[in-house]
Amino acid sequence: MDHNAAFQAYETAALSAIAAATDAAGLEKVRIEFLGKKQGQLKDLQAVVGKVAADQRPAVGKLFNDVRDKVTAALEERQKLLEKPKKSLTAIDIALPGTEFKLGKRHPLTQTMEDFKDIIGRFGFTVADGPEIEDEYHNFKALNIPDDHPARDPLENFYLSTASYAAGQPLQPRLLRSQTSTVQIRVMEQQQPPIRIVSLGRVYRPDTIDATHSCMFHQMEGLMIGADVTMAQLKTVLRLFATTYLGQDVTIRFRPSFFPFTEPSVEVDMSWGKDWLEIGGAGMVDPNVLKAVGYDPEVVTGFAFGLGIERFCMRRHQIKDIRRFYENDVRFLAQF
Ligand code: FA5
Repeated sequence: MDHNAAFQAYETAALSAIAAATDAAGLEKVRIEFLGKKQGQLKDLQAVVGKVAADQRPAVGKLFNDVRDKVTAALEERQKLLEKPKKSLTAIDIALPGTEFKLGKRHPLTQTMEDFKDIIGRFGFTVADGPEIEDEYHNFKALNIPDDHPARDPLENFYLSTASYAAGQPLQPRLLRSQTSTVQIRVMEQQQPPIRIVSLGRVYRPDTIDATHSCMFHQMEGLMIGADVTMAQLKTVLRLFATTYLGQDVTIRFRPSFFPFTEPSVEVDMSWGKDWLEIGGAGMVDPNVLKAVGYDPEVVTGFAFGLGIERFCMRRHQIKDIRRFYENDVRFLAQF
């Protein structure tokens, strides 16, 4: 075998043996076999160099050194690799520079809803949930909204093309709920008084979109039913809630209004600079609603409210246009 073929065979065998070693002891055997000074393959290779003609010896000697250095480097590399797991388990290098993580943020509306639950929870309200796809019974009829009421107009709602097959009920159209008041009914169907719940979530209306209106937005519904629930309590809860979330400088105003499911009804406004912005509707639960769920209006009374979550968040953070919430612009969202 000429010296080139011998070098090549040595290198190939050594590198594959190094790569195949799976622990330090195995690698040490490989080292003795291929790099040991007293015996082994390196010694044989040295003998090959000794046999070449004297004038070729410097060049072949250099080749020999290159091959040996390459194999030595590969072995050291493998040694480091095999040692690594042990090291990282036992030692953390606290002198290494820290890594900068860019943490994501929760959407401002999600943050607002968490704050809402926290604040209203302090008044003893627990959180209830309801479906976003509703039937006409829960969105309208049980809420004392009769068949011919303009709020039921197909142009005012997102009706679905499939009907609902709720057990024991006639086939009825379904729609994306237009208000969270539907959850009042669902909770009262399931529970007996006293009741003190809120429900937060999306509602859908084909409203014309502008700075304060969206076709999808969020509401927080509140419902309190008991033996002696009064309008004064409703006003106190809403005032305390609004000032806790928005600060003491906000003024809350109640205007007489009408909702089919409350009597009397009010519209609630908040001050914003020199202006007023409507934040919700509220009132004493109408006796017809209590009857629809099987309660006796002579025995229990209650109040209900529905607040627009976006508008609270807008005032708190001085956001002038509701559309910013839905554009998914990270530069906007990262500020909260
Ligand atoms: C209602 O939805 C009633 N369900 C509220 C209610 C509940 C009354 C319980 C009585 C008892 P209204 O349509 O006014 O009411 O909507 C309530 C609030 O939702 C508004 O004051 C406003 O803050 C918000 N809102 C209404 N429409 C939009 C919209 N298109 N975009 C953003 N927010 C809206």
